[in-house]
Amino acid sequence: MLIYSNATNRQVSEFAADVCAGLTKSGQRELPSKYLYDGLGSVLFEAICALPEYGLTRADARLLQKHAAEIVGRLPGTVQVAELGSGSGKKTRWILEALSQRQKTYYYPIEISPSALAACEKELGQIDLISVVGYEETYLEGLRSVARNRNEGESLLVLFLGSTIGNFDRDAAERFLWEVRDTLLQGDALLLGTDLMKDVDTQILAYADPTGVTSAFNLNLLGRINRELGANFDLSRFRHEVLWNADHRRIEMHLRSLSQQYVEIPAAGFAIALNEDETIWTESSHKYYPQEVVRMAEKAGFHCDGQWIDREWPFAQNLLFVQ
Ligand code: AVJ
Repeated sequence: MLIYSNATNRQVSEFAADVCAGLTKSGQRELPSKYLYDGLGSVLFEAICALPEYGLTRADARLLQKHAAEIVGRLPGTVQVAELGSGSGKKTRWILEALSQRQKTYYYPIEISPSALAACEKELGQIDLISVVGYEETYLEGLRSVARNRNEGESLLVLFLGSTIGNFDRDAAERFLWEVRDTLLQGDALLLGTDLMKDVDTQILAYADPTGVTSAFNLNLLGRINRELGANFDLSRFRHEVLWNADHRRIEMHLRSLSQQYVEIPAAGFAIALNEDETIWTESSHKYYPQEVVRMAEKAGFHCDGQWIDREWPFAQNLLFVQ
């Protein structure tokens, strides 16, 4: 697979700067959830997707498998596919196979994790009539590169699956959709996967699995800071915690400090003193009502052409066209 990469030392210093900003913040400390996905984190996330308690990925995949033909049938002309955060690429197969029935298709996974890009190539590189060209860039940078290189008369289908949008606060999600919209042209489409509201116990259990995989996924963020920034977090002195924030309708993951402790992060040039019981907030996963997604898309300059909902695990695929 061809990979366009911008990866440099810049990424190490960006990581260090983000870790420093989040951990030295006054009030609630936090770490950006995008850093959960290093090599080990990506493997742990794949394991999460296999947990009986985490129905999200299976619902996402079921909808794509069931409705791929109808979804691609609504796209006019020759279509190229870009995916934001391709992950392993397993779910994308259904869309690419449906498209390859009618045309040769270019597929551009955009992904800052090189290991995820490689997994994606392995999964999807062998399909006839599909060419994979990976972009090791941030979502918007990658999308701008793809949009810049497109041929005249071709339209773009952007995939943003798995409810990754849920990691953004609601305002930021709308702004992000707006920025995606801004890279696109009339006739282009965005297929957006969104996890829907369901009963609170089911939602909490999906992130507080009794097997402990999500706990390992969360703690690995501290392990990554140890490995990449030379820090000395003692992972046994933190506990994975999950809460439902009803005001914001989101799951929050935190790491709770089990004692008063002092941690040094040399490559980022700072140290912190954590109190017993203090938490570091590592991720939000917002949950949506179906109509809320339609409204958010409209405010961001899209119109919703179709919404497919899984009954077993409430989750929606939303096909959005540029207004
Ligand atoms: C991949 C961001 C959608 O928020 O549900 C899974 C990540 N975190 N378990 C989610 C995740 C903990 C997941 N997303």
